Amino acid sequence: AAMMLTLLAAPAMADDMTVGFSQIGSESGWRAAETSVTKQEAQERGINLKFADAQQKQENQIKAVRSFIAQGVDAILIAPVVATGWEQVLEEAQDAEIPVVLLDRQIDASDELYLTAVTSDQVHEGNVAGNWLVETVGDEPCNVVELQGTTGSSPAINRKKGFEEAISGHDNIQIVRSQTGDFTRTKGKEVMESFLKAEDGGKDICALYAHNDDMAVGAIQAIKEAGLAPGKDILVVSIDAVPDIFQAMAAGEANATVELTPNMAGPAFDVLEAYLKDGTTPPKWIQTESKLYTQNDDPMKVYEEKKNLGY
Ligand code: GYE
Repeated sequence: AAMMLTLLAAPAMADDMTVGFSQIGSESGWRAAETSVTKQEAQERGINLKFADAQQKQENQIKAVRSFIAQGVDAILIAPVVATGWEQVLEEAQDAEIPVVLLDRQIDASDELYLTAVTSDQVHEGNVAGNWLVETVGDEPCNVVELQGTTGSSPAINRKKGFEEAISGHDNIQIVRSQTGDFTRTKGKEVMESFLKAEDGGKDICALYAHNDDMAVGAIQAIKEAGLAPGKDILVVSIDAVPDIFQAMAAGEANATVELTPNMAGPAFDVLEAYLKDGTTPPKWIQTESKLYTQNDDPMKVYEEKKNLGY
């Protein structure tokens, strides 16, 4: 009887927690992995996840958040496509007493408007990428072309800032072209084609810095079609550490990437469960790691390990 009573008295598990997730879209392999990992983490924890894909449009994200508020969810996850324009809808969530957690990107608003943000240090990611190039080229002149992420997004702003910090003081390294490729392979290829045309076929381009691997993979295709050897004629450094960049590295077509974990939801669910169960307030920022990988790190082995992680 005692055993039976204990079972009956078991505390309500997370299975009664309903969380709305406003996801940006699936613009990159990394983003698709974040989505699959988030769904897996929710399932393992018995969390009821309501998923909304915004096709990279902020107005769709705002609509989704309003819908989650109307449904009375217990919490809301937002990967904010751009850094501005969030105050109004976050105030509505606050008025409804629904905690909000930001995933993988920050916003330009008071941190009173969200419970916490689970992100990497994107300025540091840019530092790591820039420092790798500085150490690789030494005093040799190096004209760099830059593929920026989505205009107005915190990673695009911060990764540019961090890279420029790292190369400042090394006048031999200059960014000669910089344009957004919107974090996608297609745009990355298109913009790299325009850089090559504008730079006399690319013979004077020493390196590409791409704010994510997907744009780098698109650009690698453009460099090859222009008759140049990516990874050799034009060094390639980017961010995310998705499986395909390790295939490119193994082929000698890419040189370095800075890892970004797709599992932002695990830490987010941990702090939400603690907050909703016993009011534990988390820090306003939960930082994920950034690790440099190069061709010296057995890229095919890393590829094999990563391709089973939800990519
Ligand atoms: O690097 C890119 C995705 O927000 C940091 O968004 C994230 C970035 C990531 O499109 O692949």
